[in-house]
Amino acid sequence: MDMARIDALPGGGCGRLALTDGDREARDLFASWCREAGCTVTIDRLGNMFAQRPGRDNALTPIGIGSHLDTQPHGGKFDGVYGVLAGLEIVRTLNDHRIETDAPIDVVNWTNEEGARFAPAMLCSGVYAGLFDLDFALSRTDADGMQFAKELERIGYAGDMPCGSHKLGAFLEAHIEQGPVLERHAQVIGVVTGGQGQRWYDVTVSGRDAHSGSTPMAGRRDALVAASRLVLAVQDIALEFAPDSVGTVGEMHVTPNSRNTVPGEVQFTVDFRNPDDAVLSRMDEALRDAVARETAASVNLQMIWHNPPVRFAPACVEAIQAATTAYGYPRRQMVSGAGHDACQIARKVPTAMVFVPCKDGLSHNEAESAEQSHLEAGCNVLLGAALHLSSAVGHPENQTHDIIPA
Ligand code: HGY
Ligand code: MN
Ligand code: MN
Repeated sequence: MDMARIDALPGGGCGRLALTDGDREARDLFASWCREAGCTVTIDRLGNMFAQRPGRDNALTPIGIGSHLDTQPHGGKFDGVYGVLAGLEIVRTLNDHRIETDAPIDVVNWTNEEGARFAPAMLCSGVYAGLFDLDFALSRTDADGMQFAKELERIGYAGDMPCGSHKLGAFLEAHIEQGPVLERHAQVIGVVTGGQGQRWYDVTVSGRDAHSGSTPMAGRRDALVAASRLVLAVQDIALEFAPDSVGTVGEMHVTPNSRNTVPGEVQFTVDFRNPDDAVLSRMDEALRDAVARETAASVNLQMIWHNPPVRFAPACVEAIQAATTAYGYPRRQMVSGAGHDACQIARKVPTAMVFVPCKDGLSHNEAESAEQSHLEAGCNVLLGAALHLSSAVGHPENQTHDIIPA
């Protein structure tokens, strides 16, 4: 709740975009909490933060536990933030119980997960995992032309450590589900086995500015009318490839955006997702066909990101499953509809996620909320899995049984 006060919105949410002053304030607060808990904080070239709690053997690669602190423009209090602070809560609990893990524990904050300001999403966990190169990330610009590299310098979080050089032995992420499944089935824990595939596009529709009063309808080259047909095509394609496909046009800029000028240019975004990459390819073809049918304006379609579906490491999924069973939480296995840093990290490091329900399945909305007992359950499962993976379990002197039922 203290973190939620930074860039708090009137409707109860958080609008804390990446590399803004609010992001810097959130990072500073997070780092101060981690240092209070005895962690050493290191920052890599893209501002990814690693707060390390020493283990018995610091030569062992740390177990990473984290998520992201940046939010959507009308975001909630829990998306991303829960996963970062769950990692901190685990460090505090280990401290309280004087438990020493074999491997160190790293609480991680990944830069620019949302992609709302600098596309694509999961950008810096993507560079860490070798999916994007450093210069691609540093050169990203936002809608106002501000450059990623300069904004990162400005907030003081351009570290020296090369991105990807800080090794992790495994990575775990707790997150609200951001969908209705757990709540609908009265389950507390989602044992996440992977993430669905995504394709992101930038579309530019070019027509011709004209006077709205004196220009006959025939012969107009109205870019917004053409763009509107394509928005409906995105909707129709997602419905055509039901039940697992989703398609969204979330961002649109109309130029000149004047009520008495026929719009000459429209730029908009497309977000397609499906657990099956082959279906994503057919959705791509269907979108290109819809573009080819547009004659009233010229359309430039650029696919800016293709993120294939990802499966999490069975050993990590099993650690989450075993901890869930130890606590007896009602749970289900599921594939994540939303993208997460874990979906990127999984391509380089053994990774898994744990979901907890959120009210009405709502997220990327100020009304986003979660029950404390569910958030606690997610932390308990994460703790159990982290102890297992950091091979602390089985050291009787650790007294782990008093936080993990036998
Ligand atoms: O796009 C996503 O799924 C995530 O919220 N960045
Ligand atoms: Mn998130
Ligand atoms: Mn999000």
